[in-house]
Order: sequence, then structure tokens, then C-alpha cells
Amino acid sequence: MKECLVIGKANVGKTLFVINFAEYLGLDHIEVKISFPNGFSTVKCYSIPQARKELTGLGAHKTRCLQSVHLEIPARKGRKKLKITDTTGLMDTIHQDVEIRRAIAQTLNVLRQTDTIIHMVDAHNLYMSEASALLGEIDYQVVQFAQMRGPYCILANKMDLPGAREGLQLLLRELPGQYVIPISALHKRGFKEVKAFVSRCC
Ligand SMILES: Nc1nc2c(ncn2[C@@H]2O[C@H](COP(=O)(O)OP(=O)(O)O)[C@@H](O)[C@H]2O)c(=O)[nH]1
Ligand SMILES: [Mg+2]
Repeated sequence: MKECLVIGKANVGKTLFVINFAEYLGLDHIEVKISFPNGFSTVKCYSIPQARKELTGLGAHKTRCLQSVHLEIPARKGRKKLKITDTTGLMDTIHQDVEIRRAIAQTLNVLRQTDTIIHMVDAHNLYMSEASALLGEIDYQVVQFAQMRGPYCILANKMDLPGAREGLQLLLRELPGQYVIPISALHKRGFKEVKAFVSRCC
């Protein structure tokens, strides 16, 4: 089964996207395989509301492991199977907490092996940010790496928030030629396009 990795900085909406995308595809429960950086793994079953409540949130680095969910994408002949893996948020700087550094290293390790890369950015934050570069250094490095590998797309998330449209325009100008899908993970907008993308990859 092909694997699709969802990566990006912390709090861009990766975990909410994976949960709501599973719901969009018809699941009311998800079985999450949780793989910790120390090699230990376990499986936990969540209802969709419970997953949203327990696994997402604005606290820095809520996700500190790999969380994989098996999805089935309706296709012309039957269904295609896909493993979608949520990851620890990447950073431009080195985190002082060793647990988070290990979790980020785990994410970077699987990034080299995965079939498909979904790279999420926060379009609303791009517009609001006062930094000199549009994206952080780590985002530019992911773009450089991922575009040379297999299927790759960028999800411009939080399109429901003010300034996100302007953020999307800046992103499109900054990364000409990249496949960018505007979405709202919260409101499940843009999911049809994401479904078409992942369906081509599995
Ligand atoms: N308004 C809005 N909030 C979002 C969206 N996606 C995620 N969030 C919120 O952003 C915060 C971080 O989301 P989370 O999925 O935990 O981010 P992660 O660190 O990338 O996994 C949570 O409070 C989410 O509810 C979105 O599309 N719109
Ligand atoms: Mg998360």
C-alpha cells in the first residue's frame, strides 16, 4: 500500500486535515497507528469528534510521533487503499526539548522513504507574518527536496480565515510551477481536489 506523508510546520493544521479528510471519505471512526520515535508503536481507535478533541489544538507540538490511518479512496473500479501519515511539526530552529527534536528527526527520516508528500502551510499566517521571507527556511528545504521525488503537492490551509486569499496569492507567486491546493481543513473545503490528487498517487 502506498504511503502519503503530511508534513509542515507546527499548527498549520496537519492533524485536523487527516481527521477531517478521513471523515470526508466516509469514516466515522479512525484506527490510528501511533509510532513513537523510540520504536514503540500502538493502535488506538477514535471516533472522529474524539480524535479532533484529543489530537488537534493550538498548543505547540501536540503531535510528537507518526500517526497513520488507512483510507479507502473510491475509484472507477472499486476502491484504492492509501496509508496517510500525520507527522510532528517541523521548525526553522532547533527545539530545546529533546523529545521534540527526536520526533522531528523521526519525521525527517520517513520523509526520505515515503511515496507521496503533502506539504501543508498556513495561508492566513503567510499574509499576517512580518518575516522577511514568505516561508520559513524549513519550508523552502521541503519544497526543494519534495519536488525532485515522487508526487508532491502543497496544501494552503486555513483559507476560511481573513488574509488567507492574499497569502495564497503570495505563495503562488513565490513558488511558480508548484501544485498548490487551497483548502480549509476546518470546513473540509478543497477536499475534492485533494482526493483527486491522492487518488492519482495510490
Ligand atoms: N480556522 C481554521 N483553523 C484551523 C484549520 N485547520 C486547523 N485549524 C486549527 O489550527 C490549530 C492547529 O491544528 P492542528 O491540526 O493541531 O495542527 P498541526 O500541528 O499542524 O497538526 C487547531 O486549533 C485547529 O483547529 C482551518 O482550516 N481553519
Ligand atoms: Mg498535529
